[in-house]
This record gives sequence, C-alpha cells and structure tokens, in this order.
Amino acid sequence: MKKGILHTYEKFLPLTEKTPLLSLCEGDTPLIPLGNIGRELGVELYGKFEGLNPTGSFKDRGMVLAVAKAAEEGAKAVVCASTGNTSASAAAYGALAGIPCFTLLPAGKVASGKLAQAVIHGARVVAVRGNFDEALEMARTASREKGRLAIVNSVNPYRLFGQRSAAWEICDELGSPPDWLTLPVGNAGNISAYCAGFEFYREIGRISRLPRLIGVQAEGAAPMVKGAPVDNPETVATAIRIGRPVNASLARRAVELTNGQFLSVSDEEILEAQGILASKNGIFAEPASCAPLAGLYRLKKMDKLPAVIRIVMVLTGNGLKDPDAAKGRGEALVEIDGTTEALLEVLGL
Ligand code: AN7
Repeated sequence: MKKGILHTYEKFLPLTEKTPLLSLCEGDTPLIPLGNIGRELGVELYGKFEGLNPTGSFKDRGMVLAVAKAAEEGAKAVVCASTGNTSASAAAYGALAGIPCFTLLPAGKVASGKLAQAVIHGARVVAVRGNFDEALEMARTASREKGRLAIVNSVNPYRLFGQRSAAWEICDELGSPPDWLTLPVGNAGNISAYCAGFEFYREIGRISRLPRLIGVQAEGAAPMVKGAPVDNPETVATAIRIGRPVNASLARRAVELTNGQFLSVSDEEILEAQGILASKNGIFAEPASCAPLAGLYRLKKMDKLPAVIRIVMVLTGNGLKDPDAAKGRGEALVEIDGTTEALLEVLGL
C-alpha cells in the first residue's frame, strides 16, 4: 500500500518524534518504459511520471516534508513564490496541515490548472506584477521579517531533502542507477536533489556509481547554460520561466560531479516533444517536462546520443495542468449532426 514519503523514508529523512507524519500518498510514481520513442532514439528510455503525484507534480515529495517541519516548528503560515506547481503543492499540504498558505505568482504567467489548484485548496493567491525571480525575493524578505512565516520554496532545505526520494525509487526499481538521468531545470532545486539522493545511495552502498545528470532549459530562460542570470526570462514552458536559479551553484556541482551537462532547447522543440510523447507513447506531460525529450532529440540529431544506454527522463508535471498549451494542436475537432450516417462518414473506414 502507498504510504507517502515520510512513512516510506522515515530513516533517511530529518524527522523527529514531533514531526507530524503528513501524507497524501505522494511518491512511488511509475517508471514507465517509453519503448516507442526509445526505439526511435536507439536507447532504453523510461519516464518517471511525477505528474501522477497527488497535486500533479514532483513538488509534493519535498513539500510534504517542508510543511511537516513548518508545523513542527510552530509556523503560523507558509509562503512561496511559484511558477505554479510549487503553489499548488504548498496550498494542498497547507490545507492538510491546517496552516494558512500565501502564494506569490507572476501575474498572467501561470498555467490555468495550477492556479485553479491553489485557489481550491484555499491558498491566498497574490498575483505579482513581475517575474518569478522578483516574487521569490519578496517572499524571502517577508519570511525573514515576519517571525513564524515559513518559506517553502527550494531555499528551504527540507524541500530538496524530500525530493531525493525520487532518485531512491528509480535505483530501487531498476536495481542500479540509469546511465543518464535527464530533467528540466528552472530554479535548479530538483537536479540538486537528485544528485544528493544518488550520492546518499552510493554512500550507504545501495549503488556504486552516479548517473550522468543532463539538465535541460528553455532557450529563453537558460541561465545555467549561459553561466549568467537572465533578466527577462521567457518561454512557453512557464514552469521553468526562471532567470536567477537560487540553487545554481548546487546544480553546477551536480553536473560537474556526474560528468553531465546543461543544454537548452527552443520553445518549438519543447512543444514538438510534448506532441511526440503524447501521440507516440500515450503520456501527457506539461511543456516544461518535455524539455528533456527535446534535448534528447537534439543530441540525437547532433550525433551526440550514445546508442543502447539506459536513460530516465523525469516527467515533472502533468499535462492536464496546462490545457491551453495543447489547444489548437493535433487533429482539428469535427462537429457533426447527431446521426449515425454523419458519424459513419467521419469514420471513413
Ligand atoms: C513541471 O513551481 O519553480 O529546477 O515555482 O514546475 O527544481 O525549479 C517549478 C519548477 C520542472 C523545475 N518541471 O524544477 C515552481 C517551480 C516543472 C516545474 C521545474 C518546475 P526546479
């Protein structure tokens, strides 16, 4: 039975007797073999479908711990800035713990499903006329100035601690780490958490090597690739529309340590990869989550994708969160009269 991150990894996490063992049964997400696409790329490909977490993204793994610790420490409220998924997750776990949640979102730049989640879970949603990086700075200052207002962005170390669990699940399921692990990079927390998770498993002897970490960004928001902050990040993948990643140095270390790399892909390539994943392999992931697949196609084109290796792609968020990104794509809708004849004509079989 699914028990959630805090129960399952009690021994590996910084819990005390006073930590409430919150759970929405997060984690334990499927590692889906992506045979149709893998064959095309000439690799053994899996998707770790984090979009099947309770709020539809990987954020739940770290949020459950961050909110539990906030509750343990007597926080009166939690706050976060977010491109959408963090706010949905903070709002849900805040609701579960009975702690009010404030979320700061870049006005007009959050996918509709994510906004709906924050609202229905009862968060106080503040739309900031500015980008994510500016909103995060505001949230950090507010939490420093107001006692007992816990910040639950990935500057909160408990977030990354909980997110390590995804690396552990992958190793447990495959019996060894993959050759490559590729994931989208925004604020650069998740790639750092995966690295720490793999390092921990190596320390305790569960694995003997680290996978190469391949972090993929959108071209219009690629500070890790450029090696410098981006002031006005822009991309269709709004989840990773981030120009000043707070975990940049940890992420750089992760890539160096694992002999990995950062690369960027265009919005066009991201949307194309999203369409391929959905139409060739039956999985609907949000645009940001498809940046890694776009990256693999690009490497393949450049003849830089080794054959036969085992690759895990982290599908960080569910496609249903951002229906607008899918609208108007694929086959056009046909509207017909309510008659069998009209239907048979459309079927044309
Ligand atoms: C689907 O929700 O930053 O590199 O505020 O939602 O750990 O930041 C989301 C990030 C990848 C990037 N994929 O992860 C937020 C937020 C999805 C995401 C990322 C995000 P990090």
